[in-house]
Amino acid sequence: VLKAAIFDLDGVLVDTAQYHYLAWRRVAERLDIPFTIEDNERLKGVSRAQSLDYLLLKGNKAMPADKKREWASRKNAWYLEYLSGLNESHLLPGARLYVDSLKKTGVRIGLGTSSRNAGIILERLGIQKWFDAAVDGNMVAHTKPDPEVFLKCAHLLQVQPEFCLVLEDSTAGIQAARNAGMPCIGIGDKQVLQEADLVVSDLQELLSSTAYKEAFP
Ligand code: G16
Ligand code: MG
Repeated sequence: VLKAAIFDLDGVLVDTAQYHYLAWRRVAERLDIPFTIEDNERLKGVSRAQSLDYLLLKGNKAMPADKKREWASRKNAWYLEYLSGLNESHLLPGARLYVDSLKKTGVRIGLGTSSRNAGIILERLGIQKWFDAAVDGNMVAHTKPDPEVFLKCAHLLQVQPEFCLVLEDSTAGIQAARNAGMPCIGIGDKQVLQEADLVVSDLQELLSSTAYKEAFP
């Protein structure tokens, strides 16, 4: 039985993954590093610092720590620019309805995101009150695929990992759920998110999925 659902933020509840993508693409362009959609998939769910490390490795560029901090904060400034127009219309299809339906059946709601900007996003959308527990990138030492963010959330929710369902749009996040011993639903492309127990294109589709109802009655 399902006792808790732990949601990733960017790309699952809120349409912000596109803004991360645009900001990283700008970084890659300025650093003259080729940046593909596959590269972008590798950055999803991964911390800002590690994402930059990935890009630099791909571009075969060495960079001292202070320069790295500069580029990471430049990326974040661009990201925050994109976020400035964020409002309720950026909630992804089915997000509110699915969370409401879980709450009605007594399932506890958690947030497990790598983002250090989660506070701003939740506030902007007025959805802080959705969560019984929230863990973000400011509260963990290890980024996804490390299970820390999900295990910490489960601990706060006081629910055993095997009774927590994770909802994720990234490969790193699905691996993190696996590493935490939690079942996981992928939100996005079936080809990309193969390691999930079930993949749907969004939470709207999940609400009417018979496979979901059978797996998590
Ligand atoms: C998100 C995004 C990642 C981003 C990371 C850190 O994770 O998917 O692309 O690099 O957070 O975000 P920030 O730079 O805002 O701290 P999640 O776990 O919410 O998908
Ligand atoms: Mg995500």
